Amino acid sequence: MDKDYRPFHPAPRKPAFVPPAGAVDAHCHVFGPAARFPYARARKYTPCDAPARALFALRDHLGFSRNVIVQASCHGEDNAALLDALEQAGGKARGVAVAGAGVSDATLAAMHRAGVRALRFNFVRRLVDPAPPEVCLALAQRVAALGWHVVVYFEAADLAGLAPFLRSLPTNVVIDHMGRPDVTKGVDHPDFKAFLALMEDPRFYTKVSCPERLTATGPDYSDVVPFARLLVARFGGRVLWGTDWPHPNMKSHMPDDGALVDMIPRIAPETAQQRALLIDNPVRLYWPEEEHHGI
Ligand code: 0GY
Repeated sequence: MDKDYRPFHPAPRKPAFVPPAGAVDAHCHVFGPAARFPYARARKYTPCDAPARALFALRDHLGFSRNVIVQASCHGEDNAALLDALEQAGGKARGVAVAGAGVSDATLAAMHRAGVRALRFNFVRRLVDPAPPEVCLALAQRVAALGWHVVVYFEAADLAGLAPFLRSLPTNVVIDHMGRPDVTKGVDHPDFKAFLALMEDPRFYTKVSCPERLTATGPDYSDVVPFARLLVARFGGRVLWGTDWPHPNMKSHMPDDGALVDMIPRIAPETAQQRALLIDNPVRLYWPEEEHHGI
């Protein structure tokens, strides 16, 4: 497959917003390097190599303390690059893996020891051929026993069809990128209201992330702010934030990660909201042992 990526921003600015100590970037990826961790044969795009050391340098530059590294479709069900990054992170990262029905209990247990705390189900058809919901449900039941949750990625148009499955899941459920609203329709559109209705269930979380993918007007992403701000205001105990570095499969432009961090006070203006978004909520899902010990 030809290379079809844009490289990540070479020199993101230092953000003006200073994240609180312990802040978590709860949606980012590692890719390759392809020579060591080849991309999946069935992938729909080829990303730029984005190794763990580059992610950790960005983490430090942006003022974050930890990462949640999410397995993306271009690595398929081969979580080797993710597991290698978790090992290199020395406890400063946790993972979200992708697995199929054939995954063994021993593999799941090994992933748990490495720091994986969730499985991701991707229903975005331009990225994957989605697994049937019943296969996902059976997997969710297995990882529930490990204390994991489920991360789901879907397009807004697919929410109505997926909602019964999502509500049937036995774990907490984290929805990527606000359920990908069409921001040109506005927050009062029935589509976004349906997403808000789903979020009323206290098991559901969402990432107020990816303005660069959702915007219709481009940087500074003002058209995305009302969606994220409303979610933070209404569901402040169940929102997460992430850079989405290195922004795989972005066609329009490559964002400056420092500018993305500077969106945080626009969507979470209060200090207490910022602490919940960046620390309390991700810690509850990914470092629950800290919450229990009151660290
Ligand atoms: C993201 C978004 C995208 C890609 C993936 O698994 C993936 O390949 O999630 C996308 O193309 O919208 O979260 O990285």
